[in-house]
Amino acid sequence: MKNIFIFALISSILIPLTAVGQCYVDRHNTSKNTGWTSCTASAPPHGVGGDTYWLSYDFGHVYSLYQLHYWNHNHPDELTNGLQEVTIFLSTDGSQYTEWGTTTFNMADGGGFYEGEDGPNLNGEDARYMLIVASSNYGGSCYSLAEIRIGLEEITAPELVIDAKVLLSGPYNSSTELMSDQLRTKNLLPLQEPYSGKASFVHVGEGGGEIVGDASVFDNTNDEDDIVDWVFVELRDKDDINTVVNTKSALIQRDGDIVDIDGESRLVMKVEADDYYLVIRHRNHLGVMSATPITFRAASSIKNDFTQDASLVYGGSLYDNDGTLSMFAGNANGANVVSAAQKQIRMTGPPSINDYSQLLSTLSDLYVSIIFNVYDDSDLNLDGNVRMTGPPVINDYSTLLKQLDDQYVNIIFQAF
Ligand SMILES: [Ca+2]
Ligand SMILES: [Ca+2]
Ligand SMILES: [Ca+2]
Ligand SMILES: [Ca+2]
Repeated sequence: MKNIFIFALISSILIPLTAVGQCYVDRHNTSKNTGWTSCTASAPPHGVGGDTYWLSYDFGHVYSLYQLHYWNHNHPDELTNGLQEVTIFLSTDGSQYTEWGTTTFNMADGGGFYEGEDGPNLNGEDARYMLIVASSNYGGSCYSLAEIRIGLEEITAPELVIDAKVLLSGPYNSSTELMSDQLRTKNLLPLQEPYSGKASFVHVGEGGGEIVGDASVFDNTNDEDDIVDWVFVELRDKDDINTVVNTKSALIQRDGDIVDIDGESRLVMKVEADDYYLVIRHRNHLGVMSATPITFRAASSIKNDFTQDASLVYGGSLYDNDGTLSMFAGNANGANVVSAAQKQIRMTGPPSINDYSQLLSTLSDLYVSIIFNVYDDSDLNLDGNVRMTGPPVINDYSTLLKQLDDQYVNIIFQAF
């Protein structure tokens, strides 16, 4: 447990009193000026009951609370001012308080070697505010407490496993049932994720700036696991598909597995355990989202496979290649436009929304041009070249037209 010790007392008039320097951290001196004293009852912040004697602590943000250690009032002439029966209330927001329970503080001994006593252990209750309401003291005319310490632990969200499989239509080869990894073999894959800075890819939470140390990460022993490209993974709110809760850049293997930036581990996200829509996006393919929210677990081994069953896909829209489903390729302008065009693949309409126009523009409007060895969003089949000529397997124009069932007037829409 990581303990953060809180020594400061915040009195009912909200004046913090700090403990004076001590040679022995567990000892408390006998001064009446190094603690809290109240001789006038007042209304407690949780709004329950009448005027009383109380102390409120604000830890700054929500922690898990553990062992409480207290030093009762230790001035030898005023030991009876020490708190006796107290009730502890906890709150995460400072307005709604929950009663934790009642405990009894023993009287201090009034000596210079007083080291206080352990109070209750709150066993990981989460709170930002702790309210101590005293219902009795040891007979004195005022209520006093010298010092209190509580073990705090940072709350860390669990790491949920995001296990998913998708295929990218552009590099997918139906005869090998794998995606081509020519960006890797041509040493064109960037070591840093390419999504930061692209207008339609906004990182939220953990995502952004993912980087691999060395290109060897992209090359796995099993060639089916070699890396094809970077993908953009989102978790969206189960009650609002437009609210992105967390993102991460990840890598996609030739067989479609989405993995973390070591090229082989399952992707994890540090978010609150809950149900989320899972979204996989790519810089020049239409994204895919789960049909329903998914319950993710820290030790989940459930593979969310979006390559076989269209009913698992929101809107059902994937490219169907003889029963194998893949994300639609051809979104040449998908990364850098924020209009509806980012969610459409089309060869018609004005240049601002037209993926064919984007492809042609990349070639400086010369359709016979070829750009070799480039990592570019207009490289629709992810072979490292941008070209509109040549046989279909090497021709990005052919890749685009094929997605539209060879009907240039067709438009494919991403459903979310
Ligand atoms: Ca390999
Ligand atoms: Ca794999
Ligand atoms: Ca588009
Ligand atoms: Ca290409």
